[in-house]
Amino acid sequence: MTEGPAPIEQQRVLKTAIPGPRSNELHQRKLSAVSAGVSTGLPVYVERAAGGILVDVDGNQLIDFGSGIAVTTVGNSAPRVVEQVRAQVADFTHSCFMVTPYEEYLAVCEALNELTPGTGQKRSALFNSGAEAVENAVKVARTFTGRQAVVAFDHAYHGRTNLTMALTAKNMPYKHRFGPFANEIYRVPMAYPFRWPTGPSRCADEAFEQFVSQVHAQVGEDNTAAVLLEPIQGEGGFIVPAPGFVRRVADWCAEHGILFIADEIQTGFCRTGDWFACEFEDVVPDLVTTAKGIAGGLPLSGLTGRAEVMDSVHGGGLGGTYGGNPVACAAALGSIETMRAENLNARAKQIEALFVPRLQQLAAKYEQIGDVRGRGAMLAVELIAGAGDLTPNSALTGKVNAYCHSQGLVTLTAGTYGNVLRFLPPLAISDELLSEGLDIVEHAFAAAL
Ligand code: PLZ
Repeated sequence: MTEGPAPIEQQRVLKTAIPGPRSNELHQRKLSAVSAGVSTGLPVYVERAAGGILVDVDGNQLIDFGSGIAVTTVGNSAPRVVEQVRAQVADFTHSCFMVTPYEEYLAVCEALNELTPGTGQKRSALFNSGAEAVENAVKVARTFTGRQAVVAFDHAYHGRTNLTMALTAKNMPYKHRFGPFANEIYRVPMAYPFRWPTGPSRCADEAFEQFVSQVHAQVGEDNTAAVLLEPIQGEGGFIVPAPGFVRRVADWCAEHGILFIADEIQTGFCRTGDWFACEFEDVVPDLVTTAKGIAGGLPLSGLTGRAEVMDSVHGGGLGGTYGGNPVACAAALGSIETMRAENLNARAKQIEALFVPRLQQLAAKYEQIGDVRGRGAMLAVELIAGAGDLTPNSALTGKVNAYCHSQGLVTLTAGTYGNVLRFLPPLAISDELLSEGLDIVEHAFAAAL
């Protein structure tokens, strides 16, 4: 094997202001070369990364609480991913699975069929991005049911392509001026405990009643191909549905011949402490979309479902030039092997156990932290105006986020109202970096309030 670069010390190092001069220089180039439509949350240009550390072009070492939006679950350039990708890239880079297939694609589909919830016969298909997996889930659901309508939820995020923009709830920045959108998409309320008008204890029942009555009255069960749900909503603000809600929706779908599609693109692959977040409620979806964590940073997505559903599509109906690219498949095999060998589900639960008490202490101190929520290594705080006033506090969220960045901690925000600070550390991060990162978050609140 060729010798790699020196290992990255797992510690935060600040050599310059964040961003530093070299990053600023590159950012000037970005402004003149890259469309203004593509923005960056923290214009620190990355040179290398491993474990829980990103090294920038100025030699700063930042703690990573974002994993490139829940992608590098196994850590950046994780050893097994690097090894598999190196070997594959030297063997062949592309043949197109639709033309002359290869074994790596099969191995990833077999792993998906095995790991996703449900014990029956399953089939999978591979694509490039999360949005593409969601689009294909809708195609399959429409073919199988012979129906057209798709029901999605408030606060949902499913992508930026035309069909997935229609499925995504939030206008800015995802949909603004990009219409018209695909039709036959219907939106229903989400069981969002923190903001449920009659309080969290009534949330599951009332949200379920509203879901049923709206689908019945406004769409019609017999017209509905699928209900699409993120088992924990990601971009929408790490909203954990009220307990029992997901299960009841899935059961109701089954009673009416409607397919239940779980979008596990952000929640899947050990992120929440299970292979898939649906497992928490013992829900077996008809179709599951996966991406992000599946391939340790290479672009790959999957659609998995019951064999009779997935096989209902005519030959040639699903595909794409690059879908299931062999190098991306090799990366996925390396990632999945890492997740198994290092028991990353257990690690996600440890991270939750380390994080949640710290976040709760912080919430006890600051009335602007209205809610602490999430599961595994998918955790967040929702910021509000103050005790009893749930007005979203996006200004404070922005301040805290910016402070964290200035101290070399990569944090992300989320939420329909931009008032959620979310934490998505790689599962390969050390406890020391986690607690140092949390110290910075604490200082950020102290500085902002
Ligand atoms: N479904 C649940 O979280 C991607 C998007 C960030 P793609 N989320 C991050 C942004 O601003 O573009 C996502 C997701 C869920 C689908 C997607 C879409 O996945 O790989 O970005 O297409």
